Amino acid sequence: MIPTVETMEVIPVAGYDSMLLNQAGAHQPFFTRNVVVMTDSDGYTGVAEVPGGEVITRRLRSCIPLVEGRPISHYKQIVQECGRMLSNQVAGPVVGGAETAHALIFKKVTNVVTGVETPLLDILGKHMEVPVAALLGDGQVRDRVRFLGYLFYIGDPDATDLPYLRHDDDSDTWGRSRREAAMTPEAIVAQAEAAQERYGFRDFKLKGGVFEGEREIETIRQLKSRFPHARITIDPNAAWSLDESVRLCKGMEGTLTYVEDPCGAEDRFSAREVMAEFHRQTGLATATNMCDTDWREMKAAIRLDSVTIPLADPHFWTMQGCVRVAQLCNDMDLTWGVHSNNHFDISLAMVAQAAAAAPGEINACDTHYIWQDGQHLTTNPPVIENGEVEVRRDVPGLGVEVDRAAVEAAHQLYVDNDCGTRDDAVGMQYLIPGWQFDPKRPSMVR
Ligand code: GKR
Ligand code: MG
Repeated sequence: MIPTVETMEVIPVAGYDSMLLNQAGAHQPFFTRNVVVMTDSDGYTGVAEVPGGEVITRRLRSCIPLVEGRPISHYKQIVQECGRMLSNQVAGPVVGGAETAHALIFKKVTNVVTGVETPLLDILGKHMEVPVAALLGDGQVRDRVRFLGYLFYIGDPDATDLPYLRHDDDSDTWGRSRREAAMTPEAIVAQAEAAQERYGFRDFKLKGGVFEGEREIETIRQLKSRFPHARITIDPNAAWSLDESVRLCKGMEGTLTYVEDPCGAEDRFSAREVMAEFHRQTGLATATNMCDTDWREMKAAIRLDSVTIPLADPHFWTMQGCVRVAQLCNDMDLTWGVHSNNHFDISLAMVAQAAAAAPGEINACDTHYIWQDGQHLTTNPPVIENGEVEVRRDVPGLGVEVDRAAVEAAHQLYVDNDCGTRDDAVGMQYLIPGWQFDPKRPSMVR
């Protein structure tokens, strides 16, 4: 008798964050996610963690009637039906008609599909006694997945009256320093040292788009001189113009291993055309989570030779979809990587499983987990050691067990703080009164 899915719960949760700076402003004290928990008639549980926000919560809940009561063997059919139902939900004219609004709406559909797909894969893996990686693509191809140390400039939480977390983990330099201001190249190097000491990273990424490009490139130079063997990248989220990107990065091979979204759409040219020009003029490898984010954009990016490292986050491409991207990269001389946003340990497990099924040479995966480490939603969170997470072949499913009490507490945090959708402008306005987002300027340059 094939087990059926008995329940699908959708639980919006929140966790604490530091005042991390980026091109869109400053992270607020809380970040949000949606957790999905399914149980089946044999007593197995499957979980997923996807981006937060009420739209995604609502859309996930609209999938429940298509999931509950169905045999787990129908998993592909269930995922297909949810995808179709969601696409119909969002079909029709978008208010304002902007292309980006359309793209966002469809991306939120993929987030939801991932939230249905992953717990089903988790449950199937448990029944078949194989890790989720064994069910993706051509199956598991690696036992250890490399992650990078994601470094951020940090605003001074004392400059605000917001409830940023302090002293939640004073056990080492990383635990202490991740909650304090870091605004100089020296402070970023110290941050990298602390992260490396705790997690053993061999790769670093600096979130740029905060200060003038020269100051950020100086930070990169200092990082490289402190960690000469590290692979290092910078991601200003397209805050620089093409000319500025080329001026800042040309000649940086050997220091910058690749550059993530240095520039975006400009004048008459699309982001993919501008990135192609950057790649051609500098010879540097290019990564993106901004202009090659679905199959249609992928086709254009490949034709133009804009992107050598598509960052295919499973939360945005689905678990199966991001492995399809990895397979394509392996066949087409591209190298696969993963984008991230703030997340808990369930997402870390999801990324590790997807990357364990990604064939060929891949880049260290992005993760924000080091900023959240200690706030767990599972009883056995994955551990980053020597810059890697192990994906054991003898541990079935996602390899994590949901901690119901922790999920309930994170949900309470969400409710108590009235957490809605992320808005990085709010925190930023404490640093620069009246601050407004400008996609073409670093956030501290006003
Ligand atoms: O957490 O501030 C952040 C990042 O800027 C995030 O929002 C991006 O989506 O990490 C992401 C990126 O690589 O662009
Ligand atoms: Mg990025």
